Amino acid sequence: MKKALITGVTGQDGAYLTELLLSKGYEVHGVKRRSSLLNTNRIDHLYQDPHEQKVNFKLHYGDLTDSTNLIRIIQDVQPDEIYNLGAMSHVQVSFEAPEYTADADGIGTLRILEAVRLLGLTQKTKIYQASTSELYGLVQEVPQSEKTPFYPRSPYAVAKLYAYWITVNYREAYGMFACNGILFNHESPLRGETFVTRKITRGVAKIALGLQDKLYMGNLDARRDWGHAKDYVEAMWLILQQDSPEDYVIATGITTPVREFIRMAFAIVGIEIEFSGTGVDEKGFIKSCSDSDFNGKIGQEVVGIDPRYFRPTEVELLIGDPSKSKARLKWEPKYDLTALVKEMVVSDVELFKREKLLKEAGYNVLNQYE
Ligand code: NDP
Ligand code: GDR
Repeated sequence: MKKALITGVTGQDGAYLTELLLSKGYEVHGVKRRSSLLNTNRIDHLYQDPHEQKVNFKLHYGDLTDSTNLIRIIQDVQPDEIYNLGAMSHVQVSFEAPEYTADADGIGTLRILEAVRLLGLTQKTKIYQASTSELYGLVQEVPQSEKTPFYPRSPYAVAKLYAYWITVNYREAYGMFACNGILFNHESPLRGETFVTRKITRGVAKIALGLQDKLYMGNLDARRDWGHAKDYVEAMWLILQQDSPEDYVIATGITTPVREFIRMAFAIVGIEIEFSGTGVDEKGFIKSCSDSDFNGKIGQEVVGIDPRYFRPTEVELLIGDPSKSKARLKWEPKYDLTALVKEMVVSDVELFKREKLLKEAGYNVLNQYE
């Protein structure tokens, strides 16, 4: 039975990857941070009582900013594969916490690599590093491939640039099986609430249920190559099953503006949106609606712009070239954007229907922070 260690196990990708590896018969170990509130919502359905006889999913307290616990966990687990998914992963927040981001996302990766080296596991343990399309930053060429030069545009991307190169360096210096997956944006109903797709699908669900009037957004012109996290964790696993360690772009090859994602999400709940204005003046209005409850709301402004959500330096256009991963990994995404948007909106509508019921019963559980 292979053993995998996942940092960032409580995050979106950690949850889907754990499911995938358990289904393949792995013993999975996850690193979770200590927090004052439980932070295991995304993996609670996979929980196994440690008192049972055969437990193949185990959690360890740890943090990427603490070498001592990383060394101890890696020594205890002796993993065949490490997936380093842990990170302060929010681009805008990285402008507010740049030093911590560098420590967790940049030096954290070094700590993992060095722990494997110090423990004499260089020939046993394969390492997957969660690299990102944010490395491309300011557009140099499109579509972006493994050969496209990097130009990071945020403290997050700069930290991930260090992580990318230290992974390459340990591979070349010590012959380690260490690989970068350069993943373009991938989303799901488990996506963090403040990333743009989930913020939109939550907002649309609340507006459709009459729990909120308006959604405030940042740059609607940004374009992203969005895929489904379920497809992307499969690529992570495939990268570590190859004969030689290499870096791969994982993307759909299709790019879509934020504005269009908003339009698609409203369409799922039967609301047609019309945009007018440009930049910070832009607004989205209800143009038509298939739901009789909304008939009085034609013309209502449901999308506004809040300059707070603009970034000091923006990544305007991402579109990946997945030719290498398709040819070598035989990787093919199963979801398209329409299916992804639908799954996310439907899931959030269900979530907020439950919260609406609780609210009507006198419990105020709606979280207003976006
Ligand atoms: P999430 O933000 O959903 O999850 C991040 C995970 O990292 C969480 O489990 C979080 O713990 C954990 N974490 C944060 N800081 C630390 C730390 N100091 N020590 C240990 N763990 C920590 O991210 P995703 O699942 O979306 O992404 C996974 C990885 O892939 C990240 O590295 C991200 O940067 C990268 N990536 C993501 C892409 C995407 O589109 N989703 C695209 C390309 C790369 P907690 O739950 O306690 O907060
Ligand atoms: P990104 O994702 O920065 O690409 O990083 P995010 O969803 O935060 O932003 C995508 C684009 O949407 C624009 N935008 C807004 N973004 C947010 N969060 N909130 C808004 O209100 C809003 N309005 C417009 C942004 O400016 C941006 O252009 C994600 C993370 O998962 C990273 O960890 C990962 O490395 C990359 O994807 C690939």
